[in-house]
Amino acid sequence: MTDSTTAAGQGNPDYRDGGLVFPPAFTFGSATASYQIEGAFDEDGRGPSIWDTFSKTPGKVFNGDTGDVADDHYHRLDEDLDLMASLNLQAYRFSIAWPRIQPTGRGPANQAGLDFYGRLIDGLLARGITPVATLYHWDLPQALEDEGGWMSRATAEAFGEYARIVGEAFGDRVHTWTTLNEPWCSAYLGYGSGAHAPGKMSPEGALAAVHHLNLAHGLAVLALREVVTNDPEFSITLNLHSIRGHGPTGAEAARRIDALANRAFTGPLLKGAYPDDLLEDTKQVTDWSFVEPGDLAIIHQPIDVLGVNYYSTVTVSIWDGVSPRANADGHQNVGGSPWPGSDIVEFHVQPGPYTEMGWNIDPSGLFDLLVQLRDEFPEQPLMITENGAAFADTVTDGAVHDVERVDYLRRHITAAHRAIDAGVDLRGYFVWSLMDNFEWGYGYSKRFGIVRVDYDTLERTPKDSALWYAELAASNTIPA
Ligand code: IFM
Repeated sequence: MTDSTTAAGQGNPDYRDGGLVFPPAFTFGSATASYQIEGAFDEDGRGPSIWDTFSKTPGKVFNGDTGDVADDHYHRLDEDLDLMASLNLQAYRFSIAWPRIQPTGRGPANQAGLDFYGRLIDGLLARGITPVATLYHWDLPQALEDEGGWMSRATAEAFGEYARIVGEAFGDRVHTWTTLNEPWCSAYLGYGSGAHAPGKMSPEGALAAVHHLNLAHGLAVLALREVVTNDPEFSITLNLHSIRGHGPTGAEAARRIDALANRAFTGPLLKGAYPDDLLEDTKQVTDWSFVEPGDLAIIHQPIDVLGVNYYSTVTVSIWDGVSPRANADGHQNVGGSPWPGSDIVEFHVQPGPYTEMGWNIDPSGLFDLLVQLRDEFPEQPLMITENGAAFADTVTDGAVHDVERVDYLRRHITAAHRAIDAGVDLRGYFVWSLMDNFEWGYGYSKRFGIVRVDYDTLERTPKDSALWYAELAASNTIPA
């Protein structure tokens, strides 16, 4: 066995080994999201979300795929719960579809929607699996979008009310409440680049959305604290960017992307202020007058754990305006920019290897990110709430021998272990994803699951990675 105190561990940013042991309280779970797995898009009173609208708009999603059926999890709940138990999952991170609870985003709760999540939470608890509930993983009720969506302050206020309803229903049973998943994507891909629903392309709208999402988080934490009756943990999940500078302008480019992608969230959430350099970089785009007196105090709530989603790195410099320009920020390019005020930044093609998403595989980026967070927020416990990889799996005699995914997971989980050794207060790891699902603009063409879903029969088959992960989750020890 190698541990990170040996030369092989400490000095090598990419060391991997079986036998590394995680602390007993460290949690191994898996994650999914409502629109990506549930299906049943128009059942039991669910209203339309922006992803229903977007996916049904020609040309927006690969192959015209939609979440109408997805993994049909809504109808296969018990089977999926048994699946989680069979994989020894200690925790399950799921999201609640706002339009199942409030079909138009406002007004009284839809009891059938609450009942579904009640069955899910109770089913988890009955199997000894800790429920980690995300309130928002991108399926905004369409009716709210019609009034401006996240560009509008009213959406943040409605979100606080939605949080209160859900907290009243499940505030005796949920262990961890996560307000938002990856507000970076909601704001910059939804309202900047247009690659995600609702497909808007407005630099100022994207920054307004950043603020209203931050505000929604604060309002939701305040509402939840008022109504829960157990002693839950509160969190938010960010897809913080692990950034490397390239060449003489690399440091300036990295600072700009760090401001937009990372500190636009960690600043108000964890420090109670937007960074000065962010305001300066974006002053041609907006005067930030959508930030009202008192907002930052609302946003700046203590959280018990910060969720970190990590997949790959970006490498940046300032574009010279002449050379052919690389645009490899890892996101679909559909016309708009997800980098308001910083379009001068060039994203370089990363060295491989790559996953099926074209994202580079670099566990040292995870280690670096966790250590940076430790340095900046030493008192803040962290949780890896997503990490995983899409590969073009093949079925052989009914099995999926996904050696690349096992290797990806092993290397990233090893990096997480190194981070703990380096003093990072890391509490858990959630693999993305429990099962293959609707990968947003890529439809069903990218498979992230550790469990394969046959989209014709909806049959679930644990891949080799699931069996490997089950062994890890049973022992908190990286299997040989
Ligand atoms: O599938 C997504 C998930 O919904 C949010 N984080 C990234 C995953 C992979 O793209």
